[in-house]
Amino acid sequence: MTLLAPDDALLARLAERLGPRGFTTDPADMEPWLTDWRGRVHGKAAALLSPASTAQVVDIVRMAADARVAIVPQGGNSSMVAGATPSASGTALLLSLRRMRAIRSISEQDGVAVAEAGVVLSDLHDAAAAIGRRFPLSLGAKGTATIGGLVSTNAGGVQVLRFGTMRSLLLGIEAVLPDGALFDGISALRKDNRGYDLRQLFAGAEGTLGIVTAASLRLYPAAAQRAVAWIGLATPHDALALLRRLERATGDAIESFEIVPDDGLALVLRHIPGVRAPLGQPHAWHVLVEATAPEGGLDPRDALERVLGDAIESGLIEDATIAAGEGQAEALWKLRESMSEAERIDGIAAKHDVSVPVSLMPDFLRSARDEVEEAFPGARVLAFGHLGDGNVHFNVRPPLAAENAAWLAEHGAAVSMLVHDLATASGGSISAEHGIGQTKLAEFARTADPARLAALRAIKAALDPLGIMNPGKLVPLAPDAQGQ
Ligand code: 2HG
Ligand code: ZN
Repeated sequence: MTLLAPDDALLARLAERLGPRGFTTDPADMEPWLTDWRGRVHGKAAALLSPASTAQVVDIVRMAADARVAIVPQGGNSSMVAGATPSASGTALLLSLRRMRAIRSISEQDGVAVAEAGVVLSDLHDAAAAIGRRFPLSLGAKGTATIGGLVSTNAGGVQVLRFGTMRSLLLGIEAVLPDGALFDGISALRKDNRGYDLRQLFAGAEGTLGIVTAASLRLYPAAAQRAVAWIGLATPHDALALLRRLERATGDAIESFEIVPDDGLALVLRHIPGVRAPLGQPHAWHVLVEATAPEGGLDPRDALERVLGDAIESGLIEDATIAAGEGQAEALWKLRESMSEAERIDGIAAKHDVSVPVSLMPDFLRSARDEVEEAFPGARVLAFGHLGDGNVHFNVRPPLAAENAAWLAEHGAAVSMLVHDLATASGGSISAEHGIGQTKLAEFARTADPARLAALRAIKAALDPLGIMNPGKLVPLAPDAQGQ
């Protein structure tokens, strides 16, 4: 299906419908939103649309569908896979949801917040805390990432271990379908068996099936007590053994279990101002663990002290420190949450967001590192992240002596194929939490089994027959459609 550029008449109608705050073609206004967070993918757009209401989104989509013009939805623009960056053709309408930032309702009784797509994650955290609740999804980009993007990418983050990804927190959805029809599934029903779960179809759809305008989200009671520890140890095997010990000792109190290699910590210490090393000595690997408990529950600090003390005595871990208060807990979290930023400052890398079954991850880390280092001498593996979920960011930095961009241009694709093949061979995924966007599209097409690709394409074609919704993202073109 051929997509068209918007003509002047369409742009004029959009400008009239959205008003001056909701419509611009000024290159200076658009510029910050045309490059992905990593600064690697640059696009162009015919206009930047910033609707203030669902009704305006409906009208935009109707007009775009009539004119066969592509729409690229965008939230906080923190995609790791350029999922919200338009193509270089400049014919798409970039649709920012950032003005739609109302929390329509939030209920302590129901444990539900209805948030518009542009609500920033940290604002939702604050709103939930104000009523004694919490929204247990958090990630480094919480100050910019928006609810619409978090739903559309089925975001993960650092509490998946206990609370699951965005999917498991999603109770209802409001979305504008590609023909402009409004799907009103916002009601937060705990039970609803009317066939296909349309709400879940939008989680992880990356804006390819329509535009999420609001979501009903599950809130949990606020944790009354929390304890955060930083641990130094020798291997990911030891780390996983520690996680199982902690779980046995504390039930479901462990909500985060994040692994950071020593060279990753070094990058953070080098590039992020105001941080300091948490332990006296270097360790090959580090773990950040957070445990929480409800009021009157087992004191998570006592539990961590006991298990970590035993683990030091038995030689499972080398050292540990438990944060003495909120300030120290935040400082430890900052070390982990700044990993991505520190790596970005240090220079570009080939990034991989892979998962394998949790029990296989320690072996995967060792064997994949060996294979990469053997095939690409001097390449520096930097693997960190969500060990407890079987998901690490297996990033590969160019050799020290190399010019980063040139080395990646020459070897980046082969490095990624190797890492993805190894993950796939272990029964894993080439995209555990960041999605496919545009930067993983070719690898997704190469590694996915035909049945998965056929089903994805069929769903896309059924809901978006004109192909106007975020084209070139997530759904690889069928081989017979290549070049269209
Ligand atoms: C994280 O876990 C993010 O910090 C970013 O998912 C990972 O930059 C990365 O590779
Ligand atoms: Zn991550």
